[in-house]
Amino acid sequence: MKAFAFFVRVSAVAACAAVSACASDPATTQSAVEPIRAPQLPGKQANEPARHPAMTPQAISADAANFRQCISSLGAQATQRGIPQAVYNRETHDLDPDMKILELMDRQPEFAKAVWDYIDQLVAERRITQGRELFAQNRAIFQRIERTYGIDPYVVAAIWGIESNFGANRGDRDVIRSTGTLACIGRRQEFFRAEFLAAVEIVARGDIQRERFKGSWAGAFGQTQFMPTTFKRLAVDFNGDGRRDLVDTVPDALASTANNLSKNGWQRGISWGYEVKLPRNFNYAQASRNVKKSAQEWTSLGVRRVRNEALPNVHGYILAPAGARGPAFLMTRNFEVILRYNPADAYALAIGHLADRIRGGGPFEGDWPRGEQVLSRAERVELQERLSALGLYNGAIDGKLDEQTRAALAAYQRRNGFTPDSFATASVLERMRQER
Ligand SMILES: [Ca+2]
Repeated sequence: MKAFAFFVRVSAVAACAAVSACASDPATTQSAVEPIRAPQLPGKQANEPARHPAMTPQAISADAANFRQCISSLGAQATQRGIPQAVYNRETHDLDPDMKILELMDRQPEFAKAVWDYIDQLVAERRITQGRELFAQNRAIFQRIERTYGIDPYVVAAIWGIESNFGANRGDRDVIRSTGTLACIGRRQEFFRAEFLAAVEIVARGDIQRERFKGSWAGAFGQTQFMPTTFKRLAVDFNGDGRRDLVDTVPDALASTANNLSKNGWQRGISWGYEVKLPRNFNYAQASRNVKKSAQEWTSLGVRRVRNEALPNVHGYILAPAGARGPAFLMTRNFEVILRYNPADAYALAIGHLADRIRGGGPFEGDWPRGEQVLSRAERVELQERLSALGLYNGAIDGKLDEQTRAALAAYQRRNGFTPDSFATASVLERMRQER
């Protein structure tokens, strides 16, 4: 549903533009700090080359010159959706493109953000405190949501807190204008046409008034930053007034978020994940979303839950977002449900952790390797080039820390006395630079 921003963004329901695998690919996240939300743009990768052919100045100018015609040509599709022509004209006749959005769309963070900085920012003390207060104030609603949808209500509260700072930062761009801009200009036009038409539908149906219909530059809006098409599929009227108002009606927004998690396969009664300690000889190739085992199997490999607590009988994978020197987690299917909100490990980890903190839990047991620097995109490219020159890697030189790159890095680490955990840091790159 949504997106979020790693470097800056966040959105649960929107699209995460920013977010990606945080530690390995911190590209995308934003957070409530600056509601950018690149939400769920299914295609946007942090490492995507900046100059897509549809994103050159010439292409953008040509699309912009054609903007009015493009918007009116979409009127026929609006009619097919049951939007009266007069309503479509009323909502779009004076639309002009918001060109600032095109800049935001391909903005590349200069520096990568470490997962611990990301978590610190999103799970800040003041947000925890405010979350506890708001949870108490809205207890009856949260209880009813839990009964209705079977979702951990603290996770819903955490999404609310991170997506919009509990409703305070919902974004201030007109959603129809933003999605209309992206529907007619730039490299995601097809994706945003559906968002734009869904946005017009929302206003046409009277769920949200146009003047209240503001959101992030990518069109994520409301208390939990839904994209318009997500709204269409999953928004609910929880206070029974006949409107699905995710902007000004907190129960509607929270219940819609719970409905979203539920429809994405949330499993009642288990956590998003459990912090664990890995044995000294742990094979970090097994810390992968592709390697799922039962708690019993992980236990037999020496994995233990922290604080000597018992591991519930769950099935999942190990995430060690900062390698051998950071905390590790056994992630359940519910973590993957949160990832569908915004596909960045750091984002989903922040949601899960904030939920636990609002519930009354403490910080992680494991420490982060805060002295380490994570690699920028340019440095990740250099890392691949150097691994390639050493004969350890023959994949794409694209700055993406995928499985093949991680395996090559582990081979290098093993050969050079580092723990082979595939955590790409400045110190391992520095070591490579000294090779001749
Ligand atoms: Ca309502």
